[in-house]
Amino acid sequence: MKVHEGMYIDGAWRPAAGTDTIAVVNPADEQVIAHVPAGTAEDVDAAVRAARVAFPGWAATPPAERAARLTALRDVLAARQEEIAATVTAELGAPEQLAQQVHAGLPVMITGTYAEMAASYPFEEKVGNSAILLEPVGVVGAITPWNYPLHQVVAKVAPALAAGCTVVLKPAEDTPLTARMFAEAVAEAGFPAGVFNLVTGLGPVAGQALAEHEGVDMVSFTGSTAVGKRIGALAGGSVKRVALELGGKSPNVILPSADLAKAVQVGLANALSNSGQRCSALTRVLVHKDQYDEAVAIAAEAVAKYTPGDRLGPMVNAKQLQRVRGYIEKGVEEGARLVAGGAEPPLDRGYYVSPTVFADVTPDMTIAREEIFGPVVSFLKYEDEEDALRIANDSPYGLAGAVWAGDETEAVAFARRMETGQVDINGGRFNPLAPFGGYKESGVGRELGTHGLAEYLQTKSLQF
Ligand code: TXE
Repeated sequence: MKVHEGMYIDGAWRPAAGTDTIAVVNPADEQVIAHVPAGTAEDVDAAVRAARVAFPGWAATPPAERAARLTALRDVLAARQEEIAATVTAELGAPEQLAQQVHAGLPVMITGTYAEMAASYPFEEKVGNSAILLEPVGVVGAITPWNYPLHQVVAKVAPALAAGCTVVLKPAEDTPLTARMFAEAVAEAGFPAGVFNLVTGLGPVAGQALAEHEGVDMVSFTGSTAVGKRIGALAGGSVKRVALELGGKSPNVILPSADLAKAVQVGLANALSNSGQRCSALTRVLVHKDQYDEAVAIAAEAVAKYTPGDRLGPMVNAKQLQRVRGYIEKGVEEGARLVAGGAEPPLDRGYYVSPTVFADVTPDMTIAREEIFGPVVSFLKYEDEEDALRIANDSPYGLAGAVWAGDETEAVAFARRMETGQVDINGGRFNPLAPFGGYKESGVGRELGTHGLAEYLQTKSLQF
């Protein structure tokens, strides 16, 4: 067990203001693997001050130089990819292959896209007799969750730095070790002191202090809708910019003309990836009544290969485990039919849940309405296309979705009528440059690509 000390503030690791620590637990075996300092409002204040002092210099740094630093950061993250993957496995329990390819690999790719964009982004535009200057918003308070420990950090910090903002990061208390590695990588990449700062700590203490701080110009938050709403209210009260990436209950709509087996299997892989701890997980599968029994049978068979402890990692902590098991029990109570899995622990140690498939789920059931954030998939039946659309859009969330049809035109026509920020067409591939974010209660603003960078800019117009 390792005891980590200090916060990364103003270009150096500095002792925390208080003495409290947070235990980091490996959810695969429930062992404490490390301790990190639990930051207080005092640490947050020191970090925000450092970011404020660094802001004018970084904002005025030529975009090509900002790009060079981001390229160096990408290179450090790439060089440390194995070590990062091992850390994500230790603190999140992610299976090795997922940790390598997604948790450690994706952030390298995203940092690379922002390194290129920093150099090429049109920070000045001409409109008639005006010059439009796109200037950095200022000091960004980034608050991130644990489900993709490094990706969530990079998806905020890389575009903010590319835009010329300075950042104070408060990562999730469950996964602070990856965030510390990120701070080491920033230091190695040669960013000026104060441009990036890290304060580890609890949400209601350090997170709240950051969201409330007067020296913060923008809060970028990813996490639960409940906390997101609070942060939105706080930011609104002090006229701060806010970006919120919140929960989801995404529909996977399989139209009758689709390749049913492929749509069910690919959809299942999506919903179970990262043990279902994904805001964009396709957790509601909508199937035409004539194909419903066949679809459920395909899912029941396909789910068997997602073995807990092997292909399927644990829930991040005991609280999430209880939450997910509670939802499974609620599904049974409310009359859904358990086809695979269940609330019983599949292993005698670790916070594991069996991959669980429910059939005969109706749109009013709790498991069809609330975000479960675990490996639980619900199959719903629809009568016709209008019914499918009504069910798909009947959600307070609007983050992601998928449509499967015999041809793309049919799928796209349906996707245009869906109330979600992104839709996969016939199993569409991930695009790191496509904007990611939600309609309705799934959030405000977008991450990734040029849209993600634009969140960190404000506009000034000069008239000639
Ligand atoms: O989230 P929290 P939790 C959803 C998912 C999950 C549920 C609960 O449904 O089951 O949320 O997860 C910080 N002021 N998502 O409890 O509490 C906290 O320290 C400022 C969806 O882990 O929202 C952490 O850094 N900050 C999701 C971050 O907020 C506060 C990813 C997220 O934690 C705070 C994660 C406060 N008062 C969970 N309270 C997604 N959209 O991908 C907490 N935090």
